[in-house]
Amino acid sequence: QMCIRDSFYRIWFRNFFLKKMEYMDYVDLKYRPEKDDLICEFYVKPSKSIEEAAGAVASESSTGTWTEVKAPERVKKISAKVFSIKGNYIKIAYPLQLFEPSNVPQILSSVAGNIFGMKEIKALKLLDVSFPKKIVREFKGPLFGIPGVRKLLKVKERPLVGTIIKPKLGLTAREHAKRAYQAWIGGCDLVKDDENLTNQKFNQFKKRVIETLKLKEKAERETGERKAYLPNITAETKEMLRRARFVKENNGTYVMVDIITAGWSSLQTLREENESLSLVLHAHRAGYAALSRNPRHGISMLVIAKIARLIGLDQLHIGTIVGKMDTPKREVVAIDQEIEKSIIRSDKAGHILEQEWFHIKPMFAVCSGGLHPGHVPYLIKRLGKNIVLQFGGGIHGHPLGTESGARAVRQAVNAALEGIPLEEAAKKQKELKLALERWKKIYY
Ligand code: CAP
Ligand code: MG
Repeated sequence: QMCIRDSFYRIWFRNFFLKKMEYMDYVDLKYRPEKDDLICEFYVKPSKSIEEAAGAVASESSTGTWTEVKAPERVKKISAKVFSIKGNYIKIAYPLQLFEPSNVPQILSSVAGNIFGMKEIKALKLLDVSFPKKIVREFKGPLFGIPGVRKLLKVKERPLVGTIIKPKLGLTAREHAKRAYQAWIGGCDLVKDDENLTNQKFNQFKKRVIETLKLKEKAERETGERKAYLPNITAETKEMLRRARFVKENNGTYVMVDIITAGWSSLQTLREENESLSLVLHAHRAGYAALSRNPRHGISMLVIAKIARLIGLDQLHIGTIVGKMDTPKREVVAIDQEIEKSIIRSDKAGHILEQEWFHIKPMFAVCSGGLHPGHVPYLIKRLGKNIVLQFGGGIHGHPLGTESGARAVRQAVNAALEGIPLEEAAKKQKELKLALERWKKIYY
């Protein structure tokens, strides 16, 4: 009898001090976020009620699970709280204790992990994340950022002009280097590898780096301008570091990496290594649209951009509004501001959450994808001068070839900066004239 009575009291006693934790226990619309909370905004399409779905998201992304589990009060204290539900848009506050502040994969395994697959929701999109100071201070941010890149290239004001060697794949290292040389002579500041060119048999990484850097130095001597080559080091992490070191040993100044396919852990490792390498890190985002393109499901490019800035890439593709990719103006402008400004106030223009960047330097926004000289006035007008304008087909597809294609782009940039209509500028500059005849449309 005694032991039955004891276990009854033990269970009663235990239950008295344990709290039930069901989905609705994670909804507290009176909660006001703490300064140290990480905050997320989601779009949610619920399977049943929005409250239930919101509670499920907060539960699964913090401390809970599908059924009631009793837990000590302290677990409830560190659990996520849904503090705002407006239509299909919810805001969730996550106490700092839930996170390992310097660990990007862990942060994303929480707020961008299991939740996308739950039956409680039909669709879920992580729209924005506001990182508290106690997380931001754990990250170095860009080593160069906009000021460092401008100093390196000795380009004080104007937008930077870059090209991607085309065709994407298939050229030999020597042919690649020659096209790069023509682009630099024509006026490009930057020449990058394409996102899927790494170390193929027909164009091996080391050979390409040596050949292209040699012609980069030749182009610098002949133009009197600083030039840069952005070799694509995307690979398994240790191999990426080996390739980055090889670039440095050969007096390279930049590397590029496909951040989505390489993965967040490898970027944290690369940024750590970059303290000693001091290379400008260019972030290509191939694959991001699988996460961000659906307006109702996935992870926004704004969130991806914020994480890239935190970790410390120096340049980031953000879209073009008018190019070949589906990159809406509201999104591109919001990302451009998010990666450049030091404080973001929440507003209707795509910034949903406040963000202070404290010591984190601004990243250079890169516009690339289906661009030609006719797009230049529009992009400078809307995104300012702190942008890298990149043209693949829009330079190598010029009727007179790569060098003239690069000249046409620089002529368009100069005209746009002086407020001269491109049609006007084209009258005296044949490369620009031929480019406008080829691609027709001019965007102001
Ligand atoms: C552009 C590009 C870029 C994409 C990236 C390409 O070439 O090299 O990788 O634009 O898009 O492979 O398509 P073109 P985003 O100039 O010939 O289009 O910057 O939106 O990630
Ligand atoms: Mg590309």
